[in-house]
Amino acid sequence: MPDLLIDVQDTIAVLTLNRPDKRNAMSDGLLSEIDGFFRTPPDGVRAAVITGAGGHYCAGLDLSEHVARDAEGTLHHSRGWHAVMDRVQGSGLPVVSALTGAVIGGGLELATSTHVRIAEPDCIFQLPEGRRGIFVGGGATVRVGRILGPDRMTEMMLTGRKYGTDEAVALGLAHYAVGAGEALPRALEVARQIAGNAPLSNYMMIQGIARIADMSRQDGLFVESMAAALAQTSPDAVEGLAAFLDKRAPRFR
Ligand code: 1HE
Repeated sequence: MPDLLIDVQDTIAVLTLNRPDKRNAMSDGLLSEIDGFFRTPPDGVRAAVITGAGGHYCAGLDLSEHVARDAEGTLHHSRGWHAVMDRVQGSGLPVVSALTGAVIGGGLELATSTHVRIAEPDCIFQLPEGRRGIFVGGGATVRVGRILGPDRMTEMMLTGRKYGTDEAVALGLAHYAVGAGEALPRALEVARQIAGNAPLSNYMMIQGIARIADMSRQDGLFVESMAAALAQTSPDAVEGLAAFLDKRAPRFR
């Protein structure tokens, strides 16, 4: 069986991390399969869902591969993770994570590269790198650090504490808490709803908001106006506004 299962259900691609015996620990092979999908998503796919087989989302970096790397190899490996996580976040496809069990280390880095996170009650959100004598390398200082703030992330790493689902939602690590067995169906529902938005609006949300967060206030406001100028003069904007006034559902491209 491949390490990444890809199931395209009309406009939605469901990606299942499929190393259940290793709690879906991220091997180089699995990372490169995720990269491959987001480099060239299949035609017609408008949103993706990422989930894990066997009751866990992802137990982080495959530690059995990590021990074999030297400093230079680890540097390049970390930069490789950054490239893949950036691609997950910025391919243009909205990505929804269906979270169960371990959302640990690199698993949390993957989850926070996705745009919507839906968590079942058994989730464990943890950055245990400090307990393993290592450091995060897949983007957590930027993504998790910006969600939690540097103070909370430092404490999370120093103590290796585990956050449960309700705490994770309160902190912003996840967006929805659902019941056992409900994350994937809810993720599909949310992905379908997002896929029904105008593609250019989705693109601007994914590309624009995270970038603007890195800009000065004045640059951010200018880029917002540019994004608005593109989105609001698109054919889908004409359709979206007409549909609202006609009291009907819009039919976007
Ligand atoms: C693994 C990994 C892994 C499990 N790499 N093999 N991540 C961690 O430090 C998390 C490590 N894992 C755990 O804390 C636990 O495995 C879990 C809480 C996720 C699940 O516990 P449990 O009791 O269900 O399973 P288990 O018996 O601990 O693990 C089952 C098998 O999966 C076992 O292998 P086996 O050959 O003995 O059956 C484990 O060794 C294996 N396994 N997790 C390799 N991560 C870009 S930098 C990011 C840096 C990081 O991500 S550091 C955090 C790494």
